[in-house]
Amino acid sequence: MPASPTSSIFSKTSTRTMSISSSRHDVHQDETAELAERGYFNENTAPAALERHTALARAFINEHAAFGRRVVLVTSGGTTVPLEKQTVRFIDNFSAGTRGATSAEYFLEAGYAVLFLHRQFSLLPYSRHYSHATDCFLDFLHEASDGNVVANDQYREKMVKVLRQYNSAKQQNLLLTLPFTTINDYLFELRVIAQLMRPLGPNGLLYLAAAVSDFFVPPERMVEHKIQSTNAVEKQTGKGKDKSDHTPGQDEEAFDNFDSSPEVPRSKRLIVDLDPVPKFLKNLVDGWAPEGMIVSFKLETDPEILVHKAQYSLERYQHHLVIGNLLSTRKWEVVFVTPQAKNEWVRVPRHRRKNALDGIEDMVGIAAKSAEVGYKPLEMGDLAEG
Ligand code: PAZ
Repeated sequence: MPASPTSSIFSKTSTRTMSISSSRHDVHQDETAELAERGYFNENTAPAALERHTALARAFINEHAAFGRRVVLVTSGGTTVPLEKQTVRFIDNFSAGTRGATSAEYFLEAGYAVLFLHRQFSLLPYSRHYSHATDCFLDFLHEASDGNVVANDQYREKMVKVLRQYNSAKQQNLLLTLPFTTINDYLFELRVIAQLMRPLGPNGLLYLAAAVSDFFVPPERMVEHKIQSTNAVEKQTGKGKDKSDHTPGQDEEAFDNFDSSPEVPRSKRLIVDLDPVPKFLKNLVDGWAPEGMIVSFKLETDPEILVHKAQYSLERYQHHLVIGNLLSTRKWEVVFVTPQAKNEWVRVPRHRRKNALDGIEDMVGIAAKSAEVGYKPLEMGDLAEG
């Protein structure tokens, strides 16, 4: 049975002492967070899979809690922002789920049971080694003379290793994968799973690596059907025409999308009006899983603001660790921002950056191990580039 996580830098009390305050400002913030939560979860519809996923997550957590095993929730991949209720179009982001899937493997190796909340069809622990477009699994196999399919010699060792790890996790029921697609699915699932993890106390770790959209279309502004690029149907049938919205002269002619003029009239443009997604990290830290260990990620593209934003997030939400990364270098370097150590860069040495996957494995391994045993500057120093 794995040992309890050490408190070290992840000790809740050390961060909590800073947050215990009865100032009016804090009370106001708490009320605002509660209102935002109630508003969001009342006004938006729970995903169809939520009940089933809740039952699976509950059984998984209870099973491992009974053994005193640590459980980590790893969130992974991007969230979509649908533009229509019957969704044809949506906004997405870059995340393939590499960080999350890789981290999950390290957590399994470290003795955790892993609840893997991931964007549907993004990378999964273990299978990620063979499912990427540049690493098609068929390239690793050949047909032997007896008609059996076997692994090519040069890949066999690694394949056997990955296969054994995968089977071991499966046999011990250590990995539960739950998919989401939209930002709304993600928020509902995150809330329910975090709440289910609450009884685990510090044996529950939340490792929030998903790339979560900051903006969305609220339900009251989302159209039911596919957004049209011409008003031909509207002209013929009158369907979809909002009389109160009629501007004389504006839509008298059916338009098409082949407008050669760079000055496209407003009536022909698709103008997307997004609201900010409420920030629920405060609710998660204070209400959903107040005793859990919470690691969040911060992604930026501007190096000038990354550390500042990560520190701001840590101070504002009072959790245990923010791992900051830049889009362009996320596979090679991250910065750990903690209440105690402030910030510490972890880098994969340059000579090991040739292979992107190896690079990230090394680095995320350290991140995951740090989450397990506490922050170890020496170990990180070993990896840091000179
Ligand atoms: O999925 P991936 O490996 O391509 O990218 C990982 C990441 C950059 C999404 C992750 O490390 C991260 O920073 N997640 C949080 C992003 C954010 O919402 O700020």
